[in-house]
Amino acid sequence: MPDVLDDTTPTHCPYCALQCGMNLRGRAEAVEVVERPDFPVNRGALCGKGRTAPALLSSRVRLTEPLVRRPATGRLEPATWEEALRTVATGLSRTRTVYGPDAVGVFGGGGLTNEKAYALGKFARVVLGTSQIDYNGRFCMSSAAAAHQRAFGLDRGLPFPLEDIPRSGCVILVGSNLAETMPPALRYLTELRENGGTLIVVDPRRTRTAEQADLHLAPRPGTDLALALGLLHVAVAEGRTDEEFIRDRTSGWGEARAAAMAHWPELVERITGVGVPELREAVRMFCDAESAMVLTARGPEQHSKGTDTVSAWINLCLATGRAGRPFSGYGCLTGQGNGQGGREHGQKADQLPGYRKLDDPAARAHVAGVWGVTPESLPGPGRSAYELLDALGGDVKSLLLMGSNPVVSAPRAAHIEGRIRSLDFLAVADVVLSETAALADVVLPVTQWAEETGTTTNLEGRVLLRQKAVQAPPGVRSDLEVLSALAGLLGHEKGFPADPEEVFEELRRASAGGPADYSGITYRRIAEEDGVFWPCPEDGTGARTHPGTPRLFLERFATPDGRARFIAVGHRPAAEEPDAEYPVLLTTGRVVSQYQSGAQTRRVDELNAAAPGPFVELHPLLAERLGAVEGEPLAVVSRRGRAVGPARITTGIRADTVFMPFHWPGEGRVNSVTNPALDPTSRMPEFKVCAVRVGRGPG
Ligand SMILES: Nc1nc2c(c(=O)[nH]1)N[C@H]1C(S)=C(S)[C@@H](COP(=O)(O)OP(=O)(O)OC[C@H]3O[C@@H](n4cnc5c(=O)[nH]c(N)nc54)[C@H](O)[C@@H]3O)O[C@H]1N2
Ligand SMILES: Nc1nc2c(c(=O)[nH]1)N[C@H]1C(S)=C(S)[C@@H](COP(=O)(O)OP(=O)(O)OC[C@H]3O[C@@H](n4cnc5c(=O)[nH]c(N)nc54)[C@H](O)[C@@H]3O)O[C@H]1N2
Ligand code: SF4
Ligand SMILES: [Mo]
Repeated sequence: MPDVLDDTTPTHCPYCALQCGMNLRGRAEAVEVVERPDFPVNRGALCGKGRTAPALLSSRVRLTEPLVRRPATGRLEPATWEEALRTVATGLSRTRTVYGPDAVGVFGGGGLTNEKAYALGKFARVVLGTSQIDYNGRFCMSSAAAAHQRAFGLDRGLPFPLEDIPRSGCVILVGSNLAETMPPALRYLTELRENGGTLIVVDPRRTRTAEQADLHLAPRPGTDLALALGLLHVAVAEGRTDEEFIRDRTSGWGEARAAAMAHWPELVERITGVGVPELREAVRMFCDAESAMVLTARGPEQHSKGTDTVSAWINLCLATGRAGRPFSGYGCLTGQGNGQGGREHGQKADQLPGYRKLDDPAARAHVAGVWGVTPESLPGPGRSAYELLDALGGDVKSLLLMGSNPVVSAPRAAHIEGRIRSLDFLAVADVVLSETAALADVVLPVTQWAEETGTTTNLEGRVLLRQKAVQAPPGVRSDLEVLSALAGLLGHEKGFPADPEEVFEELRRASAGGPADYSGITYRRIAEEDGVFWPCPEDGTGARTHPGTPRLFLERFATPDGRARFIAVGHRPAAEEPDAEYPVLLTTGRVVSQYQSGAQTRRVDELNAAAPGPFVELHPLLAERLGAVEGEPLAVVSRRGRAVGPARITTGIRADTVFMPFHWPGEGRVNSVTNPALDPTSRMPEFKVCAVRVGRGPG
């Protein structure tokens, strides 16, 4: 039974990367969310998910005791913590003994706090000694992260705070449905327009966000790369480039320019379906403004060419001098609650804390020193998320999963579900019995956001403190307690504290001197300062006086020579293009009232009532061709599988494309259909485009 510790506790929402501030008040089963108007990011506003988040704290469907699968019945049945933890330790160590450390996999999540992500990465490398760790953030921002790295030498979602958006002259928002995915942030776009700035939205659908735009470009899914190159072509042809900026602050323009000049507007119109006059209008709006931004989200990023696509949008910013200057620049809107911090502290296959690289000898030596191990004992980089899931039951025999529900959210999900079922041993820590937890040998019930303290890093790079506000039910433990106990059972009594602040203090030291330097940040500072932006190094004397860095790159970029790098990229088609058998394009995404795999939000009555199930959005012209009727079932079928949902007919989508949200399991699971083709650099799957045929009825 949750029991409030204090009258009102300031904390943050458990869901998306906006990390809205809120106050929690009340006691027992009546924990109530109260506005926190003084917190700058959302200024008191919340979406329905944040407002109803306490419902899951006292819900009957949350897990309150460990479950162990009994050989006699084959069923998950209640067990003591002692038995459950012992079973996990035995399961993982047996695999390690028989097959070696790399046969044990670990899968994390971008919703985990910095402390959990850090402890999970350390647990994998130090206790299990495995290289086989990755996380769901690979499915989220990895393409933008890779493009950030290669252009700017640093990856932080937004290089400026959200409050800079209304002060810009023009924003191009590419494949973000902010009005549904971060509703309180829509206000920044409204203010931009009230201040005389212009908004361009690029989305194959006329979303609630696109409805706010001065100009809506609706490209064919999978063609943003050509679109961005076409805009750059027009900017060059019309003399809108900033030669001084290119000369003083960038490198590589010659090759990037040549690549863009191969994408003349008429060709781009043919590829994208966006007309030449609209291309010219977009360039005019972007270049006439004194300052301008490009912000991308999953629409252009979740493709087998997501990294190159983001690079093309960055090239447009650099060529027109719209980067490294006030109220200008490229930014990526990250996704999960700790989508940013979750990729900085070591749960990614190739990473060590502080956004260090696992294959960098100096980074290995530094982190090994903090961990009290030898650099040689640290494993090398492992596989990316999809490749790791695809290897389950192959050379990876056991898996520890924390903070993801891949049975619903992974591409080609029926295949991945089969891989998970073929594991020798699966342990899942979760707050509810997700579709993936239901397949586990052991399920560990963990505390929720309001029952534990920890830090998250929001889409602006602002490190925030989520404070414990209520007591957890007696049968649950925190993820940190779980990792601490498992480490102890596996022979590491020291080095895995369960206290979050203790973990954070170690994380600070591990991150010191790295790209994402948190060493000057303390829990106290965060609470007093509405969050602290990294990098925030400790100064030479060990003092914590560095103000943090809300705005990056104003003087120099984070590359060795301080210059931003153009990357020469050319358009290429999607991994799967429509043909006679699969003539329609499928794209996927979100609705406002459900979150991700729906494991949490499908268990909140109010949200479920608002968004009870999947649907197939399609244009009246396509509906007529198929004989589809509003509300009647349509089957969407690809080479990988099928998903069924009622037709939702709207003129707000291209006639060659259907859209399905991905929040549901079972026959409405759109990930049964999606294509796991991976981006060669980021290893991002192609969630946002594949070829399908659409038919009436469930068959
Ligand atoms: N309600 C809600 N909010 C969320 C989440 C949630 O599950 N539910 N999840 C959070 C997370 S983890 C994330 S990553 C963010 C995601 O936030 P968004 O990126 O805003 O969400 P999506 O709906 O996946 O995709 C955005 C838009 O991309 C468009 N799109 C599809 N294909 C293409 C294409 O080829 N090109 C372009 N330009 N656009 C395309 C879709 O039509 C859609 O409107 O949301 C966060 N917030
Ligand atoms: N078709 C399609 N598929 C997609 C996408 C898309 O746009 N289209 N988007 C992709 C993206 S961007 C993302 S981010 C992924 C997300 O997909 P998932 O990785 O499945 O994300 P969630 O549904 O948030 O799963 C989190 C799980 O962890 C549990 N959980 C929450 N907090 C904690 C915690 O603190 N500790 C522990 N141990 N468990 C916790 C939740 O109950 C839930 O079961 O989906 C990807 N899949
Ligand atoms: S916008 Fe995101 S952080 Fe804010 S209340 Fe909604 S889900 Fe929570
Ligand atoms: Mo995401």
